[in-house]
Amino acid sequence: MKSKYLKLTAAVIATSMLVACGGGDNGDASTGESDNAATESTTPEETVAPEDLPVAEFTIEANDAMQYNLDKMEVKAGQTVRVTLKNVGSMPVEQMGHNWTLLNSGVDPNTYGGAAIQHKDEGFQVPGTDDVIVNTSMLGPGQEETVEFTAPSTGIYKYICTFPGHYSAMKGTFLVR
Ligand SMILES: [Cu+2]
Repeated sequence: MKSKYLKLTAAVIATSMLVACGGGDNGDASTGESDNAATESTTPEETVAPEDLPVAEFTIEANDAMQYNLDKMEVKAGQTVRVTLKNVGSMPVEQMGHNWTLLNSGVDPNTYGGAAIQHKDEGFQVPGTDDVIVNTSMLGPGQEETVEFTAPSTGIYKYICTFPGHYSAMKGTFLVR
């Protein structure tokens, strides 16, 4: 969490510097923002502070065939993100419930999904860990729920449905640039 604030600070500083010394055009924006993902130290090329970015909105559907209709989301670090999960199936929640669970960096989806099976009373979430960044509740047919959060620091995250047996099929990548 500390690193997040550091990165935010770095972005703000970089923005200020661009404003201060860019005499006319926008400096070297031509280097692009997509080919530079490997450098991990001082990178912020974007001139927009995270809090000034528009909200990144995603709607993801879950169905009776144990599928999400979206296997990738991409946002920027510090950006406000709004994810709506819709259960478009018709099977009862006890048989075919779905949630959207964003796992923290480095958390293995199979490990977490396997552990969550034992926690029915907690909506199939393992209590007392920081393995999860954000999750919806377990939704039944026709239900939907929206969660809003701040995108974590740059990296590759995974999301899954933690209903027993679903995590191996219902999963996706949450990419933070
Ligand atoms: Cu599911």
